[in-house]
Order: sequence, then C-alpha cells, then structure tokens
Amino acid sequence: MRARALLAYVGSKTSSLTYKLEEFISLVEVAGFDVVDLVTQFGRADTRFYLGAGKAREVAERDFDVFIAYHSLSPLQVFNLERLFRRRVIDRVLVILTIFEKRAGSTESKLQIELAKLRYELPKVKEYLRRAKMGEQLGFMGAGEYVIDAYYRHMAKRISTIRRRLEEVRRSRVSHITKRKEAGVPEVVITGYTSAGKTTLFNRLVSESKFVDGRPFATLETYSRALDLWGKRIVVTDTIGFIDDLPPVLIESFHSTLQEVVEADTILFVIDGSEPREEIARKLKTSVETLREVGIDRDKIIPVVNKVDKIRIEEVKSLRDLLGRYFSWFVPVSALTGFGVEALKAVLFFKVPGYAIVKVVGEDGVRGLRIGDVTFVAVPSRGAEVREAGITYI
Ligand SMILES: Nc1nc2c(ncn2[C@@H]2O[C@H](COP(=O)(O)OP(=O)(O)OP(=O)(O)O)[C@@H](O)[C@H]2O)c(=O)[nH]1
Ligand SMILES: [Mg+2]
Repeated sequence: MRARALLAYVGSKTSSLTYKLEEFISLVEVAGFDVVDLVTQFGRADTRFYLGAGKAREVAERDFDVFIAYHSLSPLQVFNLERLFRRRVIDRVLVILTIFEKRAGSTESKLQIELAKLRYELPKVKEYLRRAKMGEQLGFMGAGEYVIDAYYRHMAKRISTIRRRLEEVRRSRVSHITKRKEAGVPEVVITGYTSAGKTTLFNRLVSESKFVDGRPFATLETYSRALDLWGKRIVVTDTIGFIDDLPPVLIESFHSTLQEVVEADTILFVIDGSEPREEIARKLKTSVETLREVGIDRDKIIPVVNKVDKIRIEEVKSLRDLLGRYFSWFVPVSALTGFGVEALKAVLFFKVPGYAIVKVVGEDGVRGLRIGDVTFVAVPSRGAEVREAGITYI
C-alpha cells in the first residue's frame, strides 16, 4: 500500500508557484506516495517547526502517514516535527533521492545516490546524537546513544569509501571520453529541463526506444549511440534532466554526469516550447544557470525548441524574444512527429566540430548532404589532403 503524504510549502508567493507546486506533487507521486493534501503558508518558515507553531499543531490532527516539506528541513525542524506528529517527516530532497534510488541502474548512479543519501542524513544523525548526549528524549526513534554513535562512524567511513570508488569510476569515464576524442568521433549531448522531451528526441535521432514518460526524471542515466549524418559520424548522448531548486547534495553527487555535458563538443539544449510563457522562462533560467555554473561555452549550445506540434506558428515566433535573453537563434522541432528533425540533423552536420565540410558542385554519387546541385561532404579534420584536391572548404 502506498503511504499517504501530506505536503507543505512555506515561503513567498511567486508567480510561478502553482507550477512549482504541481511539479512537487508530481515528484511525490513518482516517488511512490499518495498525496492527501498540500498545505501552503505564505511568509517566512519557522525555524523550529517549518510551519508556524499553530499550523503545525493543526496538521498534527490530520490523517496521513508521512509529512513532506517543499524546502530542505533542518535537523532541528525534523526532530521537532517528528516529535509533534509522531510520524515520518521528510523533505523534497529525500523525495528526489527516493526517485533516483528506484530508477538507478548503473554502479555509478547507485554510488552517487548512496553518497547523496548519506550526506543528506549525516547532519540529521549528528543532531540526534547531540541531543542524545545532552540527555534529551529521543522520541520514538528509540535508538540508544551508543548505537547512533556507531552508526554515525559507519556513515562517515562509508562516505569516504564511496568517494574513492566514484573517483575511480570518474577516471575511467574521463579516459573513455578521451579515447573517443582521440578516435575523432565528436560527441553531442542532449540536455535540458526534465520532461522537455530529450529522450524522445534522442530516440528519434538514433532510432532507439529508451523510456519516455510525462513525469519528472524518466531518465537517470546517460546513454550514448552513434549517428551517421551523411557520412559524418557522431555520438549522441541522452542525459538526466535539470530541475528547479536541485539540492546541493545531489548536484555534487551528479557532478560526473554533468561532466559528460562539459566534455561534449556540442550541446543540444532542449526547451519545451508548448508550456505557458512564465514556465518556459522559469525552466530556461534554471537550465541556463546550471549550464553556466558547470562552465559550458555558450558557442557550443544549439537551442532546440521542442513540442511545436502543440502550438501555433505565431507562438513559435513569439518565443524569439523569450529566448532572446540567452540565445539569438533556435531550431524548432517536434520530437514526437519528427517535424524539424531533418533540419536539426543538417545543423548538426554543419556545426559539430571535428570535421571539415567541403562543397562539391555538380557531381552526382558523392556521399554527403545534398542541397540543390551542391553536395556537402564531411571530412575528418585530419584529412588535409582533400584541400590539395582543390575542393572548397566552407
Ligand atoms: N506533443 C509532444 N509531446 C512530446 C514531444 N516530445 C516529447 N513529448 C512528450 O513529453 C513527455 C516527456 O518526454 P521525455 O522524452 O521523456 O522527456 P525527457 O526530457 O527525456 O524527460 P526526463 O528524462 O524525465 O528528464 C512525454 O510524455 C513525451 O511523449 C513533442 O515533440 N510533442
Ligand atoms: Mg529522458
């Protein structure tokens, strides 16, 4: 049976709040809970109870199994709320961690999640420990001081073991990327906010059938496939999506996944163009900031506005000013219907580095991208001999 969750948001009332809260409910459901209700309180969060003390007492009378806060709770807030409710108290960070835990398949992502979880729990255990040492009641947690102490030491040790193992995995990943680079095959990484349609686009580009879902975090692992673009070979990689207010413990743990994006030669940055403008703006901001934080060179980015099958052409045009804050151009596509995908492939053909593009006029039978009577041929950059053959480079 699914646990019944009562959700709470305490904070300011912003214009995008409705969407944020919808996203929150959706995350909680994906994590495996039934949502009983969502309590909102506008203003500053209470340092002891998150909710105001009066509201917290009201909530204590309600029927639910687990209380979930939108914001990261401090160990003190968890301690106080658990004591008041006599039920489990968690926050959105743990919800995201639970989703990741359920879906993680590779050794690396399992380690990343275990690390994030331990780092999330450590300060909380520390708080219990401190209180136990001060002789305070532990409430229904019930464990003795000695047990918690031993558990704390075990956690700290496990964290350093995982860090070491992740470092090894990271080194092998880097050497993998380096090898691919040496082999001269450029890498294109698909990135963007969760549910933007990255995997649908990946499937369409490389004829795959990876898992697609309308809910957050359908993809938790990176997948790569080769793609032949009129004789130009590239590798396309699908990645995990961005989300607003991503907890720092997760950012650090998933840094090596983002590393894939940093190392890429070209980045397909997918935006869901069918959403309300303020939603597009919010997700754009989160995604662009994340890309900036990890140090992505803006010239490598190809902005792709997806789901244009759901909107009118005028709306696509009006997205120009919305995206204009960050990008001067974009490629409109529908990964679902395939609209614009050939044009996107042509953009990739010309834009992905690692090859020189040469123009061949009036010759049939040349393998390349044909536009009118001109054929564009991709030559690996090492093929300098072509230059001598008198062919025009573009
Ligand atoms: N109408 C329409 N729906 C689309 C399009 N592309 C994707 N979708 C839908 O959008 C939802 C999310 O698609 P995914 O491909 O799973 O998105 P994602 O970006 O990979 O999501 P995460 O892996 O969860 O970050 C699914 O329900 C898709 O069917 C499109 O071009 N048009
Ligand atoms: Mg996906």
